[in-house]
Amino acid sequence: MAEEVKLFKTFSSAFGLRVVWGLKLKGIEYEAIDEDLSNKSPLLLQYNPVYKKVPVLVHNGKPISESLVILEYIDETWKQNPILPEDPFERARERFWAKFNDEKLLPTVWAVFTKEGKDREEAMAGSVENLNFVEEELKGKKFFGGEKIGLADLVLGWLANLIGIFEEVAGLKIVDERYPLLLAWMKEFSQHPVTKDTWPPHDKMIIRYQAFYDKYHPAK
Ligand SMILES: N[C@@H](CCC(=O)N[C@@H](CS)C(=O)NCC(=O)O)C(=O)O
Repeated sequence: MAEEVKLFKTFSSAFGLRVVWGLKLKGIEYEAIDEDLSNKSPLLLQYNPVYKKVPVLVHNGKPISESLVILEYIDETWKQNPILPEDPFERARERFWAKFNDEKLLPTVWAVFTKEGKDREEAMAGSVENLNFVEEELKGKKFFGGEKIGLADLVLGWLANLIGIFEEVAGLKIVDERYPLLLAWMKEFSQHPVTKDTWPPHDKMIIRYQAFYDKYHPAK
């Protein structure tokens, strides 16, 4: 039976993009369904009734939600080009950085983008601390897992495009020359064959994130 793979996502979602990269790394063909999150489709609500969020991967009719769970499913289902290494310690490290991204790094950078005044200053301090951890982790490495991209790269990959969008829309600098290894990784990752044709159009991203920015910073 031919495999049926569908991915519910949005063009601008960092969580959706990591799954796009996971599928690309494995060479899996799929149908992309772009959701309008202001008017979620009945299918999205049916497939992800708990969180009602994208991404959702539907493999031969079976829905899988939550991007980290989806990436592990992809890795276990299609064995070629592993996302996670064999060694348990190295697997744990990859998962650690993925969790760190979702629980600490991404929320602090998002807070820098969405907050104002003292709250933004606090978020900025948190994001500097978290970015320093990333910089330290990249010492002596091309990618988080070494020579090849793996789970941590896919999960932190949003930094390679969204940081620039946040900086442009908010008119501030988040990743600068204090993070030379991170800047080099961002360049390497954004030009990698797995990612280079997948980046959302810059002008559409600016419009989308300007709308978020305006929502969080209404004119007074
Ligand atoms: N933990 C989830 C987060 C996914 C997520 O936040 N998706 C957002 C788009 S970036 C969404 O669908 N939001 C819709 C909503 O909150 O109603 C994952 O890793 O998949």
